[in-house]
Amino acid sequence: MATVAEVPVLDSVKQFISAPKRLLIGGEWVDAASGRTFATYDPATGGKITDVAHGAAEDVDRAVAAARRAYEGPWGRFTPAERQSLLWRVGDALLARAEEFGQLESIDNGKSAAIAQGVDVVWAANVFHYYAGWATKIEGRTVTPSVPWLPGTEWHAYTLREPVGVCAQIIPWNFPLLMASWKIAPALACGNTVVLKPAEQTPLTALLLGEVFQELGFPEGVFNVVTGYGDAGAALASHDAVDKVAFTGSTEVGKKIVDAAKGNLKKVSLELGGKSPNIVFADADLEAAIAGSANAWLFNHGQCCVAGTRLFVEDSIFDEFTQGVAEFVSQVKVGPGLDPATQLGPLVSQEQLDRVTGYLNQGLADGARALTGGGRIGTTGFYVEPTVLVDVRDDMSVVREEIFGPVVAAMPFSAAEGPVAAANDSEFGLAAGIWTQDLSRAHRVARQLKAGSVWVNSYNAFDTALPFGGYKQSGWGRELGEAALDLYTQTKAVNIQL
Ligand code: TXE
Repeated sequence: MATVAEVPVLDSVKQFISAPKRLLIGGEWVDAASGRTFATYDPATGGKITDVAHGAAEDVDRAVAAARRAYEGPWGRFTPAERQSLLWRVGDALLARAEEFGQLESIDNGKSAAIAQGVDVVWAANVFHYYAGWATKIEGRTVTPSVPWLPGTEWHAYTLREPVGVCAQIIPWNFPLLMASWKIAPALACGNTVVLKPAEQTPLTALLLGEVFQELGFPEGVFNVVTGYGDAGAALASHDAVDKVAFTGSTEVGKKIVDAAKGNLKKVSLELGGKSPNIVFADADLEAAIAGSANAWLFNHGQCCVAGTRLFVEDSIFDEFTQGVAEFVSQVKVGPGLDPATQLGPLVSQEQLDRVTGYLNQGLADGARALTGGGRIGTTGFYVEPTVLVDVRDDMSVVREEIFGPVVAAMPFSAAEGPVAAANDSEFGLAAGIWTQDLSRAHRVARQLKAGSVWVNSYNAFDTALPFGGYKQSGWGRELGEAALDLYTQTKAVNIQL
């Protein structure tokens, strides 16, 4: 593994880590009702970073009540322009403190601090800026109805787009700050209030974001943070005073959220797992395709819901191409996130390390062959080698299930058969990649793929304005873009007899 030339941790980050980590409820930092805490760990070493308040059902009750008061009270009286102005300032604050947020994210999650700062934090700021803009542009429509059984009457009707109310937002650990921004920014832009439950593995940047909200003077209770485990998430999902739950995480827990939400039929949106196909045709620009196809599953150590982990390569170039990807990823610098040279950091937790190495061992036992990689690196921290698997069959777990680590399964396809049927043979449908220089083929295959995002001659090419979400068991609803406004508003029709 690479040398450790770690950047010095900022004083502000050290101070933040050493201060008590409480829940943010109703504008106050409070201990969990139980008085309990849990530890969050540094994935680069496995050592404890700090203790965090262990929120549970009673704390969820308090946070939901605070969010309700804010929604019915001061926040409901904010004009769209006032919401716009405050949200814009959240974006500015994130940019001003990007290094601090980036380091904290790196320490808690394991990812490169430089990438956290340059991608996660900058994009999160962009999301707040983008939805600040929408706050003043959420509009209804005018309609001219006629009521058939009241002939000769005259009507004027219009629609109002109103907030949904109190939104519970349960997020994962792979992009902690970014996932928070995707959820919070549109919800607040539309006039809702929020109770956020960060993942237990990575609670720190959500708490720092809470400080930003406090400093900017958001009314108390507009943004609440309850740190805790799945039971706190479950309490939110089943809470009768929550109007909407938005969840990003495993498909397994997504189904539990749907069940839990049934009690009061709260609105549900889900962004779940994936096993995305990335398809390389023989006519592709191979140099670009090799680098892009490696990035497709290696970015964020493979801990991306969109990771292009099923690599379909036209058989005439299969050996050359997979060898190229294997060589490319074996050059990648693996190390701790605070080392500026690091391109690939540790996985987030011991649990994820065990899960990923478990899949690798199973795949190798089933007959897959690793062109490079295949196991853990060292014994300290949660590092896994970038791994290219070939000789796989489509019944293997490494081909069917989401591994969420730096592992790709490569499979050949023939020009005669094409890759589409195999690519669509998955319970998931989040994303897909296509590499070809044939424009017609690119458009044709993009239409045929059952996926919420398709990238051509690129991968992971996101923009805040583009809707994002899954087909099949990859989710319900679309985040980002204008589409997210549908998740956080409901439409009222007003019809007036003239
Ligand atoms: O996810 P969980 P885990 C996938 C990925 C990964 C696997 C397991 O394959 O290997 O899921 O990761 C909260 N009610 N993804 O176990 O459990 C939990 O506290 C309500 C894909 O970490 O789904 C956390 O805040 N909430 C994914 C959040 O759910 C519950 C990102 C996610 O945790 C809950 C992460 C419950 N019953 C993992 N149980 C993506 N789509 O990007 C847990 N939680």
